[in-house]
Amino acid sequence: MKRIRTAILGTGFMGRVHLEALRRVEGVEVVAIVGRELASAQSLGAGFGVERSEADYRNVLSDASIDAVHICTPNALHYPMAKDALLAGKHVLCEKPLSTSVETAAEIVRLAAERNLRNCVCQNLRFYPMVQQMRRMREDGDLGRILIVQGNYLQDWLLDETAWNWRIDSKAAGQSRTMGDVGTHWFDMAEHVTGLRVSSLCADLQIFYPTRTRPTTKVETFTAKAVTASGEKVVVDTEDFGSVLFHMDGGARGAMMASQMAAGRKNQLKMEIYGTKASVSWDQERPDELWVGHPDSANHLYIKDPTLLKEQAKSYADLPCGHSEGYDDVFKQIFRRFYASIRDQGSPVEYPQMSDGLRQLVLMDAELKSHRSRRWVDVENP
Ligand code: SOE
Repeated sequence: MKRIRTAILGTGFMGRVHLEALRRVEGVEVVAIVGRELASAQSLGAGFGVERSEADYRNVLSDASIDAVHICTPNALHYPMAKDALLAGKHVLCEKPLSTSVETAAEIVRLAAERNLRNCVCQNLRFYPMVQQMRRMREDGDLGRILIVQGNYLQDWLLDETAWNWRIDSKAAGQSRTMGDVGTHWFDMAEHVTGLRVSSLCADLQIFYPTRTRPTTKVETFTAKAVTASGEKVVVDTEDFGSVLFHMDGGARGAMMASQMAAGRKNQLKMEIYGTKASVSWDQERPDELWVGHPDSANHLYIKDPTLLKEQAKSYADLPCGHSEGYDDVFKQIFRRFYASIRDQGSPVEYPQMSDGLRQLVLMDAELKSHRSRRWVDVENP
């Protein structure tokens, strides 16, 4: 099998997660790591035998022997890096959100299509086995007509007033933080699993701490709690909380909320879908479990067991029952499909593409517009 050569741009939380997951994908070799500080790229690469480190990503893009790149940098860098990578003929896998505006996201979608390059936005949470089970149950009609979609995405790593992360800074993250960072995961999953589109929404966003302290030292994602109070006090212009009422195609109704200041919730994406025949409930903090509700018979709690999964959901579980598959595994699943589509240009695309990332920017834009105008906003559907 010819090994596909790839590079990782970014050495933070996601850079490491991508690197570790790529080592579990057949026929792919990480040949370079790019970090704003060369030392961080060197230290990350050294531990994994990646010899080449660069401080300038363009050095990687000019290397014709590199087939693809992963963009794992702060959101504001996604667009320029993805555009340059596509122009250099690289297949691109970009972390979510795809960009910080609908316009720039639409431009890279167009560019990828014009150049017929494989392109993926890392809405990886779709790839938990039990999420795919929910999707396949809906596709088989097991839930009936979808009536209600509800849930949340709650974390608490930014609860402390001294907590800091680049996501708080709109110049690095874009105008929306919580909805852009985890709300995108939730709505991507809601539309992916239900097969329905959000047609209109009413959003309410809130900033709980109007100022925070930007530390003088670099802070990694999820290590915010350890930050001391020393540093520069800055005005916060990205939301700590978002709640959204929404309509979906076919008359379905929904509600969700997201926050990174929900004490005790560590990474809880909760998705509940209620249909005319049955309902399902899934919690990212208990990923191997799927609750199935029945109106006229006993409810069930399934524990991930490939022998009990729908045929089309089986390929998302690599391990037998009793062997849990979690956060790291979903990166392996999405990367496996991305690289299979590079290896075989005729193979089907079974992962979220940049057009799905653009969709999330459209929803985020509508949330900001609704919040600012305090009214319902229609969502244009492609
Ligand atoms: C922080 O909220 C974060 O790392 C997100 O950026 C990821 O996309 C999510 O998977 C886990 O939490």
